[in-house]
Amino acid sequence: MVSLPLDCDFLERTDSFLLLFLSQVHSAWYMVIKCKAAVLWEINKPLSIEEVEVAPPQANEVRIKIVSTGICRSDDHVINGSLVYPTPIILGHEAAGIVESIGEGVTSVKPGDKVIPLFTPQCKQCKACKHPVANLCSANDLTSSKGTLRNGAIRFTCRGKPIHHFLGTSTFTEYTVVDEISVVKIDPASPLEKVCLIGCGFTTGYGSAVKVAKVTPGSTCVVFGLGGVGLSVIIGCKSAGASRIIGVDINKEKFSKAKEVGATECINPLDYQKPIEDVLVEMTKNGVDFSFEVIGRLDTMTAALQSCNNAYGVSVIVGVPPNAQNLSVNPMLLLTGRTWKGAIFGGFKSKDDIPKLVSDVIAKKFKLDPLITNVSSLDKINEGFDMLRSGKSIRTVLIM
Ligand code: COD
Ligand code: ZN
Repeated sequence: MVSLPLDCDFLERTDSFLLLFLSQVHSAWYMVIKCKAAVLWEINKPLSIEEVEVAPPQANEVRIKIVSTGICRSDDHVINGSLVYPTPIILGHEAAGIVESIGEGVTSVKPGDKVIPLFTPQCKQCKACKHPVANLCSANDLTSSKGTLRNGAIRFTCRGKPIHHFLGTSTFTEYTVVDEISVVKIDPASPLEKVCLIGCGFTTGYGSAVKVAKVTPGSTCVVFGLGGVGLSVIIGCKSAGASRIIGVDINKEKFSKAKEVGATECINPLDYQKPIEDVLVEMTKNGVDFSFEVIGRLDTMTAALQSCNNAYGVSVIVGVPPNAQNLSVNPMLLLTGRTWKGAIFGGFKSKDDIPKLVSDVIAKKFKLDPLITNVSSLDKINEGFDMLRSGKSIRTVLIM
């Protein structure tokens, strides 16, 4: 736990009033917190608002008071079973908050700091963290799906039962506990009700354009899927200087927002008789420079690959495909010179890069406001999911 200087010499030198104060603060740090959280007891059921107990942070752990959290499609993927995690579980991974207490050995944050929890941690020790470009820290829970903290521990209890963690973050709760490698301090001037989006959706899309594809000035891009992540890809393409950005979606109600953030034109595959990749190759005279699949469907992944130029096009998979489905493609699509890639969290190294992205928001380099279509509360979380499923919202942000 927190290393307060309670050694003997110190006790002798300190007056009783200060000691009483310190002991109260110290015991507060050890306290279990009872608070409200949304629990998923089993898949395909609504989340249930419960009183949960949040244990104090142990060595190298941090307890955070969550201030805001976005509802992301990946949370819904767990609810509907297409992303498999153990239940009961507290979902949520896109948030901002304030450190409430720290466990022993924690040095990078302290109580009172504004922070963002990191669903892709950065341990700085593993091969990926030491690699100059890679960002998939081997301590992540996205590929292992254990539903615990790094050492296998669980810090949530509800109705006497342990409740799993999600992606090392679990943010649909007033308080959470994370490993120190899964949290980063951000600028004290950060607007917490907005920068939660930096914790997942915005960064995933924006980074896919600027860091993974490395979109070049004057280039032509196509973005399949105009949800919150797809719109963030468009923001990235625009900031990288792309001159033509084509949005593709089967819901034409998404087009005005896409144009607002930078799409130069939008098309609906349902308006054409021929495959959308053929339409795009014709529209762009031999295919786009950069294409992005931001839906999570196998057919649109192949269409995105085929719509980029066969000699030098780069296609990035951003959407998570349905569990246990495989693609079959003709290798000639790659042999001619295309590059097909993918990345988690926009290729950003979370601890290093998130504070910079937050500073960019404060400096108004880009705006998160167009992505936030609904602001709500934890009690209304199921309505927030309904809005996402019906395509009516881009991002719902819950203010705790
Ligand atoms: N053709 C064109 N558009 C389509 C089609 C289709 N066949 N099907 C659906 N769409 C459109 C929808 O109308 C919608 O507008 C859009 O695709 C998808 O948007 P949303 O709002 O459902 O989803 P997003 O933008 O919030 O996120 C979607 C992802 C698939 C990117 C997301 O779920 C994801 O997989 N994230 C990245 C992976 C990751 O890092 N996961 C870990 C934490 S998120
Ligand atoms: Zn997410």
